[in-house]
Amino acid sequence: MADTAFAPRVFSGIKPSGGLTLGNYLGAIKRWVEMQEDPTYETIYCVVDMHAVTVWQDPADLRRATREVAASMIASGIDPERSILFNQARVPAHTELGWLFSCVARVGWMNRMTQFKDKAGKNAEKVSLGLYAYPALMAADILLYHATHVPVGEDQKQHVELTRDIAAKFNHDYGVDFFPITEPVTEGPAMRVMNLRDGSKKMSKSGESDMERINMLDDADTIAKKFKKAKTDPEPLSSDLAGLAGRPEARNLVDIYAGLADISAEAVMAEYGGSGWGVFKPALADLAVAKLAPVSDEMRRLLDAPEELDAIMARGAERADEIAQPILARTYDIMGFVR
Ligand code: AQP
Repeated sequence: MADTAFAPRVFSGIKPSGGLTLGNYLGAIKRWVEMQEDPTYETIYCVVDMHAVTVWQDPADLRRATREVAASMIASGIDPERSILFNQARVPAHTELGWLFSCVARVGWMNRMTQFKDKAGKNAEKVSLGLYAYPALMAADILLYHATHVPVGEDQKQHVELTRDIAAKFNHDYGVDFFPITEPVTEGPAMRVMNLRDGSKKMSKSGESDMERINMLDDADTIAKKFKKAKTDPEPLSSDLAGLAGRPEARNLVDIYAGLADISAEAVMAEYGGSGWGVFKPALADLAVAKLAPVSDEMRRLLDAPEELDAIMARGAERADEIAQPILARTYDIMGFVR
């Protein structure tokens, strides 16, 4: 359990390494909105641009994606009055604490990070040092606010474990009880959305082909086309969920329907079990369009006024910095820095 001396505070972030996908929406933002609605928590949500540059980003693309991600969050229900919403580069305390934590974390811990192995692949010698070290910056993002809860997808759970290890080692080495032992929150409405062309891979914003993902800004025709072309097998939907075992692409489409409709996968099968793809895929496309159109309309409105979006993020950064500065100052003090 998180230390009860720490007030319940949520931190989570999304990288602006491209525009958001249905995966980010169903896997992360939907739950963030729920946590914002829960009066137990103070919620802080960040566009983690410093993480995006761990791989090459064209400057114009980074600028556009930073605003697009902020717009997606707001259009999906993150209220910048109730939650603190900002981009990481506006609060330099993240990188300051990130450096201190890269001196606390051990190389052996980093070597165990499976996401690094997945992302670096056979190219480990050629990727940036930042990609290797980024879990220490992620620990700083979280602990800079003494966040007690971090809603993340399963793929990020290992990084929250590392955050706990860093907090525990810092507390132990300096004989303090200063950083909370943060809880990953993986239960709830969130789900893992898989790639439309390969059901063994997750849907990613930076995946190779645009046909493998639904982008939040896709129009109705594009959404219909992508679902129509989504990989499936020739069999129709089975009569029940158990019949979808070993059919990851079919299961993924059923799960996406369930996530969008806010019902269980069993309920989807009760309605569509035995249907052919010619029936199910158009129904899924219609549902996705109905759910995403109001969000993308609002996103377009926000993106037409970038100065308003920037002002929202600047105000959020001020509020974030107010919480961060005393925690950073105390960290420096505990470590013995003369400042
Ligand atoms: N396909 C997914 N299904 C469910 N959840 C997902 N998330 C991302 N993809 C899926 C969740 O979204 C949050 C923010 O993720 P991120 O953008 O910071 O990093 P990521 O997980 O690396 O996302 P991408 O889209 O795969 O980005 P790229 O392609 O740039 O690496 C996290 O909570 C994540 O679990």
